[in-house]
Amino acid sequence: MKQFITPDLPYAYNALEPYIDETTMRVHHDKHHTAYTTNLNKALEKYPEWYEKSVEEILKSLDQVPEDVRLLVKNHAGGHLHHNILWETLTPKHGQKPEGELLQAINESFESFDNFKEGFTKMAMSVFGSGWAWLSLDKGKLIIDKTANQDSPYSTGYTPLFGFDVWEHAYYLKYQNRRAEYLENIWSIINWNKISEQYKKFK
Ligand code: MN3
Repeated sequence: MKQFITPDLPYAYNALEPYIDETTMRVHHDKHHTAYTTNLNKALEKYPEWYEKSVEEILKSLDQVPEDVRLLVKNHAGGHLHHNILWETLTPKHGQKPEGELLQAINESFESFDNFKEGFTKMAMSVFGSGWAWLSLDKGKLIIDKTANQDSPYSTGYTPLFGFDVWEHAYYLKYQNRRAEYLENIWSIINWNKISEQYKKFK
């Protein structure tokens, strides 16, 4: 029977230094991400037919998930998928910028890349407690959004392209309460090539 697995990081644990430190990456990937994956599998034990679906499909159809496990599935499917997206859209190749079609779409939705960046950072700063800020597609158009906890943009009909994880576990070891500094640093390690691929696939 297929179950969900935590994929390996696409780079070394220390590859995002100095922006994200090795210890944070080890705890975040090996403990937090793996806990979401394990708990998602556990929640679906009574309903193994759900293992056959993709995690995106599950999050798009939460209302069909059996009620007794729905909340668990929402939290852990979200946690599992969001970290899959996160690792793929960070990169040790510093200083990428969006280009081509994606840059054009950013300019159409937000006027300029700088405006987008400012709006996105503001959105991430405005998350109260744990959650995510997202660049998502809404019927082909780019939007900035946020969700609480591990609630997923997929559950409201959006397709997330990348997100900033503003749970304290993502930054507290290195940045303590300095969320703004963490967010500023993350911009240096965004994998715009990957996001561009995702944009072309889903737009
Ligand atoms: Mn996290």
